[in-house]
Amino acid sequence: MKRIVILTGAGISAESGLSTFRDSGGLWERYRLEDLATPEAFARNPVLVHGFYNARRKAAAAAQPNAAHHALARLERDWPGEVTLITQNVDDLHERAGHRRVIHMHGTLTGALCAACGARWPAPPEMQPDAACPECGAAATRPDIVWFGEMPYDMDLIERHVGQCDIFASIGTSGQVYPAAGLVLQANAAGAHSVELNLEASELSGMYEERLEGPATRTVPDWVDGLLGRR
Ligand code: BV8
Repeated sequence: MKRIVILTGAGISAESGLSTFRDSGGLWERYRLEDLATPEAFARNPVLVHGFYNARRKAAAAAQPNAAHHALARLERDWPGEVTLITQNVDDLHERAGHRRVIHMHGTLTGALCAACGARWPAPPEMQPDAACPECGAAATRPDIVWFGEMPYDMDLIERHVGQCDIFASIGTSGQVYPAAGLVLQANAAGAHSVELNLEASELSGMYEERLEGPATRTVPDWVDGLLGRR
């Protein structure tokens, strides 16, 4: 049975009201990522960085999964072969739509990490820079998010699935951040059928055999129904 790998980005959560990064009005239009999403930024100004992630954690908790998140959870449940979902997103909308296995390559807003000892625990709604790590007591708590210049999580697992898949779909990503943006090249090299579901053309559109243009809440349910033979 065909193995499907899906990579999602901020675009899949846009219709749930969560900001994307590079669209008009996106986060990186309003802020400099160098001031908010790098280890240096955190070392320089932990209060500012915690404030940025506290606001996004609050927004994500208030948001609801949309029809695209639910369609992917349906695909995971009903597709007879393997479905591997990799997300660049740090929200938990896939999980709250009932998706069981989600690989968060850029970390999660619901996770906290100790920069001193590496301990992980569920993040409180508001993280404070001077909070002590529950394991080692150091005041070195940070969001469990992969910042620029840091190695994304689970890359070995991700590259193994991408290298063996029959269908590779990317949904709602501008294809500008590596190594996530490079995964379609690996999928094509593995002979997979590649499909891009995005609101508009992206940096990597030319790398995809198939493109479904439009809002994810329309294109993803259509694509899933087609795969499940329900269209
Ligand atoms: C690494 C967590 C090395 C934070 C993120 C200089 C110094 C250091 C590194 C680099 C450098 N130059 C380049 C790099 C590499 C860098 C990189 O790629 N930079 C880019 C900007 C050039 N990458 C890294 O640093 C990575 N790490 O390289 O480590 C290393 C190697 C070995 C050992 C140690 C280290 C780490 C990258 C991860 C950074 N963290 N996120 C946070 O979320 O706050 S990345 C950030 O961008 C977000 O996580 C986001 O997920 C990700 C990608 O953005 P998208 O999801 O694509 O969102 P975007 O807004 O861009 O696009 C949205 C799309 O949706 C659009 O196309 C739009 O049309 C579409 N859309 C909108 N609405 C809808 C829609 N589609 C459908 N329906 C809709 N309704």
